[in-house]
Amino acid sequence: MDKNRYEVIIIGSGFGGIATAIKLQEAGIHDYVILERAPEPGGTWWQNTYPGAAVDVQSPLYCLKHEPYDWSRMFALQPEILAYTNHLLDKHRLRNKIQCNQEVTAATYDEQKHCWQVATASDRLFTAPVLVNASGILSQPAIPDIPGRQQFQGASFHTSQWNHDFDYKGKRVAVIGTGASAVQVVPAIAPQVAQLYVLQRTPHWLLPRPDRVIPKWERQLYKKVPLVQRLVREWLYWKLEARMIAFKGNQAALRFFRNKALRYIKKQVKDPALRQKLTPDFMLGCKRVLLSNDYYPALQRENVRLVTGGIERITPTGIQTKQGEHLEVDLIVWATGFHAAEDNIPYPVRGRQGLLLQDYWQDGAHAYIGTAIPHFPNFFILAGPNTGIGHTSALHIIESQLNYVMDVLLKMRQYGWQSIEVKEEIEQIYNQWVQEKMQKTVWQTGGCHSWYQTADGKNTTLYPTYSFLFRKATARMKEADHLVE
Ligand code: N01
Repeated sequence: MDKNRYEVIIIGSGFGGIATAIKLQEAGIHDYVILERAPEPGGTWWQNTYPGAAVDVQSPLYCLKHEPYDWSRMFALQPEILAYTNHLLDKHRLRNKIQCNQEVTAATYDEQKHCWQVATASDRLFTAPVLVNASGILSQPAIPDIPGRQQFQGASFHTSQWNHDFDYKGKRVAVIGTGASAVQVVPAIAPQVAQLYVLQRTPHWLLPRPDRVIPKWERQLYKKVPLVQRLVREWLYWKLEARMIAFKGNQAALRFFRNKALRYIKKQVKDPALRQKLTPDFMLGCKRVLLSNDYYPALQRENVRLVTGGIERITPTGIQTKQGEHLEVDLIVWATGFHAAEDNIPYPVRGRQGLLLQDYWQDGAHAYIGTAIPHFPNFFILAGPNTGIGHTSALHIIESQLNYVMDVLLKMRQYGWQSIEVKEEIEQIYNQWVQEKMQKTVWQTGGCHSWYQTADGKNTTLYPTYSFLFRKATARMKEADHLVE
């Protein structure tokens, strides 16, 4: 018997992979494997260990619906989220299903055998009729090709590849980029470094982070009366969901949040010149809104300087700015984000007749409910095209997608289908609707370019309306919309 043959292959052991495995087991499907490229499971929360790494959605909502957790604070730090993923792995006995150090190099559909062949960098081949990609949208670090980058003789790494062997204490450090990762790194390292330069290309809108320690009595209450925690989760869900009113382009709601952010800059930043540098000229929401209580204070420390003029090049000893200044540094931190809108499946995927998914997506990624693609039977993507969410928990989306995926899998079993794929016209109609809805959102009208978009400005990452509508759209598989064999 071929040991590498399974009923389902899952790629990635982050929240998507773990949630899929739990659902499979609940449905009595135990013949599956999770392939993980890293040496340990956990996905993004194993990978992102930079100082200050934390979730920016309230923890009671940032967990699987039926897997509440004893969170110690409202916005959990990375170690606690990783502990939660480990708790899930142990509770559901998933560890022996995961094969680590298995970087997938290709996935190819065999039309004769109705199954996927998945090759890994260690020369192994796994096969299964069903393939679930849970490799995550933010797993490919983007480091810009600034001239001279290779010549730098100090230390340098991306936030998601933090080198803990390098001791940054007492050193001169440059952080390039001012997005969600940077606003967490900067306050975390600022008190410990000798000098910190924060290189900002574009200011981002920032709001206070309503973080707090969850006191013992409250945690006890959640344990003793789980209904209370469920109600808190529900309340948080609807509170965050209301933000979508603004992102959908409601001007009054946008003004409300913009004024709140402006008041916050005024309150936290005393110097009008610095305030001006930190005030974006695009609409709030166009780029991801950041949450931080300590970023602006960190920028005003004696040993920290915001540098805004632009980078000319990297030199062997530092950064040459466009204003002619040379910043001597020992460490460059690339807080420059990820390849998300393009190139977010990190291996070639070949469907029917050898069709390459990356070619099928040459004008930007698209999928039916962000999950299924015509010509790629029995293949599902979690956190796929246009499923991203800027206002609530990404886990809500993953769990919604899994309702559809599980419905498909159970029907495949029930009716003995060998393959199933969404009809091309259904996928096209769906994506026309997505892009039409998108045109009214602040992500398209807000006057900025963001990682949500391809180079041409097409938004291939975000879901354009309320997340409860996504839950509804993914509730079950509509047989008439699919081709089955
Ligand atoms: O990346 P980003 P991130 N020269 O793309 C700048 C999630 N996340 O890693 O705005 C100079 O937001 C770029 O400048 P500009 C979350 O979804 C979640 O911070 O393009 N600068 C920008 O300032 C988030 O949205 C958490 O002009 C350059 C920065 O680099 C996503 O990850 C925590 C440049 C990139 O910001 C990505 O966040 C952290 C160049 N050539 C992250 N190229 C949670 O809390 C780029 N930049 C869950």
